[in-house]
Amino acid sequence: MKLKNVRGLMSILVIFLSGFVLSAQPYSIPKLNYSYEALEPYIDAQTMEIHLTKHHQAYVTNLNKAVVGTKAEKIPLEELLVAAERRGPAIRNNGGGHYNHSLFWTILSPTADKIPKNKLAEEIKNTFVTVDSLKKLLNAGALSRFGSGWVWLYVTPDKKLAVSSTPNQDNPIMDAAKEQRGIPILAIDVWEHAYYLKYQNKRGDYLGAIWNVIDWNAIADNYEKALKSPLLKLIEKDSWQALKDFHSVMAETFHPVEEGNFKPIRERSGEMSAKAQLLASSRIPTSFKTPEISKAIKELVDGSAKLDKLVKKNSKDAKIKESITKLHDKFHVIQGLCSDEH
Ligand code: MN3
Repeated sequence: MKLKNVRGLMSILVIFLSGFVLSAQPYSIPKLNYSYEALEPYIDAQTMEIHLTKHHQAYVTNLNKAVVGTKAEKIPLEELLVAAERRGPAIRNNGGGHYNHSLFWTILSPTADKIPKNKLAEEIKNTFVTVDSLKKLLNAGALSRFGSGWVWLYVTPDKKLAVSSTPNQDNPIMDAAKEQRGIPILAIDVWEHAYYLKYQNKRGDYLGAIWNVIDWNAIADNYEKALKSPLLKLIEKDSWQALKDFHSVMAETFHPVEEGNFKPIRERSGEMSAKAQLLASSRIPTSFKTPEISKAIKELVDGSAKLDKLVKKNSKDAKIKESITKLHDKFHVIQGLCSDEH
């Protein structure tokens, strides 16, 4: 083959491989529905461009770095965020950064609908009385957020509206959230990078201006989607602390038993029985209040007391294994299938 042809072939190969490498990155910044200058004079073009192509891009780049080649690559971003704190700072900060900004761009518009309508309008009235009082609440949360963070309007698992503010790139989906959790439908970025070029240190001026480009039509869409989203139930389950506490004892004793290690369960059978009782007396989340789950919880209490007795009587491994296997099956009636965190 002539040298020229080899070169030609090589460059085709390089183009092909770089295409492959690029497409292997699961996350990318979105294309905006409006130009950088479209939100002037409320948000300036330079801020928009830097915010998207530098700040948001950095979260995307680092999120890709954190997930590519790991199990997390195949898990939807929202599910990663439910366990953000447990998954560590790379997912929490960059996954949050990507999710939060992606939401933020969609609720801004040069032709923003200034008044909520229909079902969302009704729910705002029920919860906050007026749109103005909701805006005041959001602005107060944004102003009192020390340092960097976000303020949110979101839907809780019992399908109510709530307002909160979170630090850094946290959001209400996350296990890290201090208040009741849920799915955000309105996001306001109060990092200085969102306003400093135009407003410098005057966060209040930025918050006054941004309502001119916040689109209630887009928020209403988010609201409808959130109400129907399976993510609400996932958040609700993850917020059920007594279930999580029982889960961790179960995971840390049952899986060793499967591998022939009976030490953890022999040491912790009493703790497991106590955690089952705490689970039974905990507030069961609304969407888990079914006869099947109530029955399963009762059986967990009885089963783990029995298992504890077997351990105290120093029963044989085979008996212990039979007992904890049954208990583990019962547990999954409530918990659902094993996840990779298990
Ligand atoms: Mn930002």
